[in-house]
Amino acid sequence: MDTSAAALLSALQDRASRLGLALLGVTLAEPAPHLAAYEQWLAAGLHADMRYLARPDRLARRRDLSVILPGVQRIISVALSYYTVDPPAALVNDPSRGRISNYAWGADYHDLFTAKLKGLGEFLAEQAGAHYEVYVDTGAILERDHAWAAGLGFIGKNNCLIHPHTGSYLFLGELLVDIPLPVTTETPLPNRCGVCHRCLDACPTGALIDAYQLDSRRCISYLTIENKGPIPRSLRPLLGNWIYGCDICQQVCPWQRFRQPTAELAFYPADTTRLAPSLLDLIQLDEADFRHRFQRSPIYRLKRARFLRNVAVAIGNWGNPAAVPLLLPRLQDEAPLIRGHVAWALGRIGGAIVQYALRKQAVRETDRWVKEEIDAALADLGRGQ
Ligand code: B12
Ligand code: SF4
Ligand code: SF4
Repeated sequence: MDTSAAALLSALQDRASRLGLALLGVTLAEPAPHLAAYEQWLAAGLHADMRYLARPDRLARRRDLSVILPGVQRIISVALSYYTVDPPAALVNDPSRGRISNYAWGADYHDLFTAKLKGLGEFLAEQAGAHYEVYVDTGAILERDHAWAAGLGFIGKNNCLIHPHTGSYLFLGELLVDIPLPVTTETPLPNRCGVCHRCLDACPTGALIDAYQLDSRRCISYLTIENKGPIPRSLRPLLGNWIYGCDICQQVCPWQRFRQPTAELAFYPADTTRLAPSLLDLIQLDEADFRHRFQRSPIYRLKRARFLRNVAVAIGNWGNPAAVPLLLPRLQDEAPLIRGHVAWALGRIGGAIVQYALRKQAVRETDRWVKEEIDAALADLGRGQ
């Protein structure tokens, strides 16, 4: 086989497209162009509790990619589409159901995408003796910025990398290599938002504080996925029925009209219980049920306590008394995170039985934070009467 750089690139592109990888671009292995914007974002505390993002060793890698791979010459940025179907609005807007970001309807993308990238890396190793490192969603690389520099799309005001022909339902991954493949893009795409600001207006929690500026402390995606602790009480009512991630700032984007269904069958939801499961079913899950149901899904990374925390908030927002008999046993759950959010949900629903149960639990509760939640719920109930 002709191993000249151009032929190698063409063979690589061909392999990538056969693996269902929608876009591929190659850039010089230089630091991300907007590294300074990232450092300002951290300095402003907009990363919330994701402390790993500010770790000195991670910052050192972002500033100098040869710390990751000695002799690195190129970054190959790759995108994998995860857009599958548009579910009926009546289903996902039903407040008795939990809403899940569309990237989590099927299989966990991390392993699947990593395997594809490793396949491409092995190909370059065989053909050109390349050494390589694979990245998918790891905090050490600014994936959007490198993908932008590689010509994979523009950065929208909603922070997402958007391709003008496929929208933004794209996962990003990278291969760092120590061979001089041809660079595919001279000039990255300029922003194409124009005067539009739909995403900023639509964000229910005000997390998009400005164009290209996201405050993780308010973002539903952060609050329901990365956040390991309680969801701030003031934000809970704004979460609606989102129980894992949030797609709103992408759904409203006019560039999404060009989205293309992915050929990756593993991302398609097996049935409607994956798209918008019943909250009353979910609140009953024990450890074994949770594992059985979500083992191959990104939701499994959350673990049961955080997931049921989110479910309890959505039930509180639904506010239907039908949930009370299924919430009450969860006041005794072994996870304080669940007990505290269940107390809040019960307080939102109200009623004499709820008041009695919360009072009883207030006496026996040993966790200080849960006790505070019960007291706050009782105080709200008192005000409502
Ligand atoms: C931390 C993190 C989060 C945090 C913070 C998100 C954020 N906006 O910063 C939280 C938990 C909130 C989150 C949410 C989501 N995330 Co996330 N997340 C990450 C992670 C691990 C790091 C991102 C980061 O460093 N953020 C800090 C900000 C400052 O950096 P940035 O978002 O990359 O923005 C860069 C560019 O915007 C550029 N820039 C800044 N200003 C300007 C101005 C112009 C004009 C230009 C051109 C560029 C530019 O500089 C920034 C720094 O380099 C990446 C993976 C990775 N290692 O990159 C995934 C990643 C960004 N997430 C991803 C996804 C899919 C999501 C969600 C859609 C999931 C969901 N549905 O719930 C939401 C989207 C929320 C949103 N609107 O951004 C994808 C994005 C794919 C895409 N097409 O953009 C990534 C790349 C993971 C992956 N491998 O696919 N995420
Ligand atoms: S993901 Fe949701 S909460 Fe986060 S910025 Fe977008 S619309 Fe706002
Ligand atoms: S909704 Fe409008 S402003 Fe936001 S990213 Fe899309 S085009 Fe840009």
